[in-house]
Amino acid sequence: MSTVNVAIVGATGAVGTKILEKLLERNFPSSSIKLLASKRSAGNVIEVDGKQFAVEETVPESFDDVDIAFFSAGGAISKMFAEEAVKRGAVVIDNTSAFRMTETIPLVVPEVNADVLQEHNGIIANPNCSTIQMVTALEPIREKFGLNRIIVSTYQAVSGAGAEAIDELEIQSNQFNNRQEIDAKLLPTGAGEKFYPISFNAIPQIDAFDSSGYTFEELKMINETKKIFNMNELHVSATCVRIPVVSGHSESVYFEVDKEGVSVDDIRSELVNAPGIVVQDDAKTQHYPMPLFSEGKDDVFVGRLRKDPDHPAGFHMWVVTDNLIKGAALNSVQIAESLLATEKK
Ligand code: NAP
Ligand code: 3JN
Repeated sequence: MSTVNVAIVGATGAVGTKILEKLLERNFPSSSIKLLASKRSAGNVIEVDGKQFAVEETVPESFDDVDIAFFSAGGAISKMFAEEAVKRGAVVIDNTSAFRMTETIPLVVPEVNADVLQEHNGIIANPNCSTIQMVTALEPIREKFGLNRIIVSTYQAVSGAGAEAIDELEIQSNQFNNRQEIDAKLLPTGAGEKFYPISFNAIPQIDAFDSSGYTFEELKMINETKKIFNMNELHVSATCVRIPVVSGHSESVYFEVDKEGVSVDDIRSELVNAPGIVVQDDAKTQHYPMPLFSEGKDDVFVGRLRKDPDHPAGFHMWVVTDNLIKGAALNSVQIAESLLATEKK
C-alpha cells in the first residue's frame, strides 16, 4: 500500500483540525482525506494551506474505502463507530479513552513502544496528552537507569478541554478586566453542574472524582503509564490541575531511578540525545521550558533538572509540550507513520 485513504472523525474540533494540519505538513502518504463530524457541521468547508475540505456527517458508510481513520470526537463516538470502521476495512487510531486500557489494544507512543504495533486487531489507542509528554521524557531515563517511582503534578492548558474551553478563558478574562461578574459555565469538565472561573485561577480537578479521591485524568496518567512502560509494578501518582493557559501542558515530574550513583549530568546526557526531546536547562541564563513558547511546536521540552535533596535516586524535572500537537495530533500521525513502516517490512 503506497498511499492510503484517510478519514478524521471529529475533524472540526480542537484535536481534529491539528490532525489535518499535521498530515499535510508531514506529507503523509494519503490519496484522500475525508473530514467527518456531527450532522451540525456537515457541509462546512475547512481550508488548510489553500486546500479546501468539505465536512461530512459521520455514518457507518463513511468508512467504506477508508484505510486509516483517526478518531477524536469523544469516547462515545469511538464506541459507536470504531468497530464498524474496522469491519469495513479501516485501521482506527483512537484519540479517546474508549479503548486505552483494553488489554488487546496497543496504547502507543512511538518513541517508547512502537514495537507493540506489530500485533493489533484494527484499533490502536493514542494515550492521554498528559501521559504522552511524561512518558516521552522519562523513556530515555527509564531505558538507561530503570525507574521505580513517579510523582507528577500537571499544569494543564484549557485547550485540553476542547474549543469551547478556549472561548471560556477568553470571555472570562475580558469579564475580569472589565470588572464584570465572571460567568463560569464549563470547567471543570466531566464534573456535573458545579463550575469555577478559570481566568486568574487554578482548578485542581480535571474530570470527575472516583471513590479513591483521584480524578479520572489522574487515574488515566497512572494506568496508561504502567501499560505503555509495560511495568505494572511501577509506583505512579498524579495530581492534575487546570490553569489559565491556552496551549501547552506543563508537568513537575519527580522520579526515582533504579541504579545507584546516577548524576543530573548522566540524566541530561540521555535526554539530549533522545528523539522528540529538547533540553532547555540552564539556571544561569534562566533557560527552561514554558507553555507560551511550546505552542505550535512538535517537541517535548525538558528543564529544571535537579537531584532530590534527600533521596539518593530521586530527581525532579519540568516537562512542557503543546498538548494538541505531541499530546494528541502529532502522536496519532506518528502512530500511523510507524504502522505504515511496520507493514512495509
Ligand atoms: P472539541 O473541540 O469539542 O471537538 C469535538 C469534535 O467531535 C468536533 O469535531 C465535533 O463535531 C465532533 N463530534 C461531536 N459529536 C459528534 C457526533 N455525534 N458525530 C461525529 N462527530 C462528533 O473537542 P477536542 O478537544 O477536539 O476533543 C475531542 C476528543 O478527543 C475528546 O473528547 C477526547 O476524547 C479526545 N482528546 C484527546 C486528547 C488526548 O489527550 N490525546 C486531548 C484532547 C482530546 P461538530 O463540530 O460537528 O460538533
Ligand atoms: O483535559 C485535558 O487537558 C485533556 C483531556 C482529554 C480528554 C477530554 C475529554 C475526554 C479525554 C482524553 O483524551 O482522555 C477524553 C476521553 O476520551 O476520555
